[in-house]
Amino acid sequence: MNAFIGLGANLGNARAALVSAVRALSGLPDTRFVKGSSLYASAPVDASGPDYLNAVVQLDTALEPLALLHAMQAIENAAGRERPYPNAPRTLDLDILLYGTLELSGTNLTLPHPRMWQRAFVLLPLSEVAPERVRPEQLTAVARQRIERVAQAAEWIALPEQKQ
Ligand code: PH2
Ligand code: MG
Ligand code: MG
Repeated sequence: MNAFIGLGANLGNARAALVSAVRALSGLPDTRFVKGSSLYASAPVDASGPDYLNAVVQLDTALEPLALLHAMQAIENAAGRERPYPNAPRTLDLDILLYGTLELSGTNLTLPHPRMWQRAFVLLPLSEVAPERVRPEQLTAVARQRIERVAQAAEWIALPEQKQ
């Protein structure tokens, strides 16, 4: 299944955290890295603290949504993620944005991600990776949020050798 993952960090070495996270995601069981976006710096939305680094990657995975979510939480925890209060600054945040066209409303996971359409730091990188999943008017609606491209995909994504 195609899964689109949003990556964000605004504490510590955010760029290193995102680079490691892409490698960790690519190494999950029954999972293949398909494509990644540019790296963006963005102003915090509904949050405080330093600017974020954000990106989106597309995976091809046989993991079910909740198994993928739990694997992503383990990657966050390994990166030193703490959760003192909602939207606190973080060393690493990994969110499932889209899992195919699945719609899900659960206590642990809602798909598509319920706030993604209000966030330029999601829609801009997602539109790079999957232009067909973002409509122009959705990009227009978030055009006033401050976001800046800081590296092209090939400059920041360093993948290990592909699994056979
Ligand atoms: N994540 C949030 C809240 N606000 N703002 C930016 N710019 N980037 C984020 O990744 C982000 C945010 C909650 O997950
Ligand atoms: Mg998030
Ligand atoms: Mg999250």
